[in-house]
Amino acid sequence: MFLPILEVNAEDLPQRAIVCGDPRRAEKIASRLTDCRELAFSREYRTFVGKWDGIEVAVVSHGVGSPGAAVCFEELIKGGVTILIRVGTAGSYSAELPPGSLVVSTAAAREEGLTRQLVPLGFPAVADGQIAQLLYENAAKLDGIVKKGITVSYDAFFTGVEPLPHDKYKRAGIVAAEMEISALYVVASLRGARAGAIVAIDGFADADLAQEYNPHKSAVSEGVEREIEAALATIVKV
Ligand code: R1X
Repeated sequence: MFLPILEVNAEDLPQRAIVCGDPRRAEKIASRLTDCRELAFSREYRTFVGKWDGIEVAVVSHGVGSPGAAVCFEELIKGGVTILIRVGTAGSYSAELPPGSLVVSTAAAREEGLTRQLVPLGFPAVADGQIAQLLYENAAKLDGIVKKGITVSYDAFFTGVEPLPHDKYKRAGIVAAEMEISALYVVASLRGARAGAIVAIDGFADADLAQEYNPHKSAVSEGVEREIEAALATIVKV
């Protein structure tokens, strides 16, 4: 079966996939694999396959935002992928989680517009329990701050005239904000796949803490390296 948007043949895909927003990050993750080859680079979707610990893994970029990312998740699952781990970045809601900290998302508030077109809002966007636990344990073995908690996924990155409900979610105990985890969890649940996500904090989403957004800091790159390590250690054990 040919997957027309990823431009990949399903026969070339393994069961396990690490997904990330940035095509350059996909290349960075793939460079750690053995027997690695690039299958396609179509739109924002860059697909590699290789091996980690002798087990076949795909690494695929999904771009920014839920609708585009969901296209990637849907095609991967159609192509036979059953385990997906997102390795991403997010804005923190707390001074205790500064840039470079890692967050394992146990569930995501559905503030994006995509998933409500798939299933009513009462349906939860929730991680696979084993994947979330293993991501947390593997990340906690490394240096730095790691937290497990609920995240929120928005469509808007830059705010317009309507404020985003950061304050309400912060008061509800949500730890970080990003743009694709709820789509991943909902699509995975609806299609019978298992998913988890780990994100490196690259700034503050909380208005009280917000500074000029600059994700190009060494603390963030180090966090990304650690989350890649935790994701690779996890994906071969589930
Ligand atoms: O999920 C968010 C989005 O993909 C995190 O980083 C991107 C925006 O810079």
